[in-house]
Amino acid sequence: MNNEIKELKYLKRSSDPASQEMLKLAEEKGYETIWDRLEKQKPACKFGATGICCRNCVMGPCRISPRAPLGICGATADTIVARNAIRSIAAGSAAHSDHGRPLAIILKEIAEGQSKEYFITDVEKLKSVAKRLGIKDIHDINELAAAVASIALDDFGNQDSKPLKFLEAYAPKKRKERWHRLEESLSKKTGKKTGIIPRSIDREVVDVMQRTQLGTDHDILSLLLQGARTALSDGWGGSLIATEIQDIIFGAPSIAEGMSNLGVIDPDYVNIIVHGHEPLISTKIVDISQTEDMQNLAKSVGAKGVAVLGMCCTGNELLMRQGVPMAGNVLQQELAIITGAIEAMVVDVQCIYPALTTLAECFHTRFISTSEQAAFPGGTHVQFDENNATDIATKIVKMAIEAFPKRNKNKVNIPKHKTKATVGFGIEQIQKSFGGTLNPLIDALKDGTIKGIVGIMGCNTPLIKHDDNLTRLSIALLKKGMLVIGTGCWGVAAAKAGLMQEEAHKFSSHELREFCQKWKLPPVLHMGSCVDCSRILILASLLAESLDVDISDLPIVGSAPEWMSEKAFAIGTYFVASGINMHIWPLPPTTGSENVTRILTHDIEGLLGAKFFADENPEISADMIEKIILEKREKLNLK
Ligand code: SF4
Ligand code: MSK
Repeated sequence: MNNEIKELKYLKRSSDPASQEMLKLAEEKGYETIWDRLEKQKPACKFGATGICCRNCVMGPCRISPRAPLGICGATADTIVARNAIRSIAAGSAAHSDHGRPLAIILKEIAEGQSKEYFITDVEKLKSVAKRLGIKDIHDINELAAAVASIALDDFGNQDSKPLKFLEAYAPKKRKERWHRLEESLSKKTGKKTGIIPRSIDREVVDVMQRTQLGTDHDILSLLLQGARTALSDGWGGSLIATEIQDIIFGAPSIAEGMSNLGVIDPDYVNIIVHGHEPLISTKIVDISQTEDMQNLAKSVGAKGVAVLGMCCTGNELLMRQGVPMAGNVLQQELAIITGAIEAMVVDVQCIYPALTTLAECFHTRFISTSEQAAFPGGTHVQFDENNATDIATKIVKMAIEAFPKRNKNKVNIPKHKTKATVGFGIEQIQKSFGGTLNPLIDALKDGTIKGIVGIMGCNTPLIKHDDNLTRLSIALLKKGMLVIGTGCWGVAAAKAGLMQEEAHKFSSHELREFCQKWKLPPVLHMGSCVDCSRILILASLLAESLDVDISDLPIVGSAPEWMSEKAFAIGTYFVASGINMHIWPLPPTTGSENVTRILTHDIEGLLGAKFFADENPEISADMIEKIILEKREKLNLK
């Protein structure tokens, strides 16, 4: 392959210059990346891509085709597609929610004085969560924490069939009324009891697994509504619990200046990347790495010190709360190792490529897993224990320091690119930025200064040019005067592209620019990691309550323009089920059923007030989003 064609290949794979540089190096040195493995997987199986392959029993697998329109048991393409879809949603919901569960347990332990490692750092947040949950007449902080933890834990396993308490406390009145009306009307119409309001988080996931095994639920609306109910148990339950309790334990995010992209890696330091999703171990690693002992130990092996850098959503958690530099988003995890300057890649759960262990063997990098739920053959496991977190974090930092002398200086190649970003926009910070209230935002929405709000969530996929849709869509929306907020790998993409800096106001409409500058907001607002999409729900809820409308009346749209994870499918579904129209690309594996596609992109709007829509091109997607927002504005009689 001549050099020009090679060059083109890197440019096509990523829009991020640091990643392009590392991809070129990977090619030259023969390091395999996710993009190479994608090529080897082509062409994609059309049965899998469209959702018409079933493996739910061992009479199969069954693949639907004109010659064989039914599975061996008689299941139709509709049933198979719907079952596969809601199993994905259940898996995504389970992942987010199981992030929330240990936090609720730790909050309980803190309240009972059993935790020596974690504390309540944000008492105001604890009080506000307790107030929302209707907890009254408790003044002792530990008792208050115990009461919040008890409600959270109850929401995971409650068997009384009553609505989730967190959902009851956080969802707006008119949305809850709509859900109740839907349950009543569908149950009356079909004669079959039908639910949309989640009962308990674990129960909804189990319900999906039960009804999708061979021979149970075969009605696609019934299946899809259970998928929506499970996603709601994530958005207003598991994810929201994770977000709120993390804020209580680690502090609600506030404005911070951070740096992002691979250029944050400093070759003079012992570099530890923390990757995955949970802040429990990574926060400890940050704390321990900064101690004099560890810094001196690093100096004793010839480094200037120890640096901890973030990756993916663990990185977002640390960036938002502690300003820890962010090395990159999900598609950059291999590229970070290829810099040759990473002593340890420390992971917890979710979005961690198993290929990392083999790649790490090409370097001196220690790959260290920490979660009892995540084992990586070829890596080293250091079991995290929340009651012994300091010792474990110390052990991990020492392992990284020990690896530093083994670094091969000839293999070190770090791109220069790094970008400043203003981050930290949880709900509390957004309110604080507006002087303690959301009224300026509401007024701006009313008078058209801001046309609408678009929540963009992350993920990258090698199926789409890295970061391209995320950044182009953000810019197209800024031009249209939309307030762009978001989470996850979008946050990293936007930070790297400079969209969280003053200069990026140049992309915004005149009115939006003036508004953001008046309130000292960056052009786009980073709201956290992927579980923090719950913050977008909370914002929507507060706006709906203030305007006395349903969420589906608001000029708010969601988008996942480079999604890949089952968690993103769950997020998109809880947005739609909460009344927020949802743009997605790539298409989910549901196109093998016209009926399922029709429900998701059309009929569901009549039931829940929102639907999915899809387009690959970010500028066309921005036009589609604008159209929806303008229709909402018109219905609300806004300018
Ligand atoms: Fe085939 Fe039915 Fe078994 Fe699925 S559940 S694999 S469609 S026989
Ligand atoms: S890390 S779920 S790729 S946002 Fe949360 Fe990024 Fe998506 Fe993973």
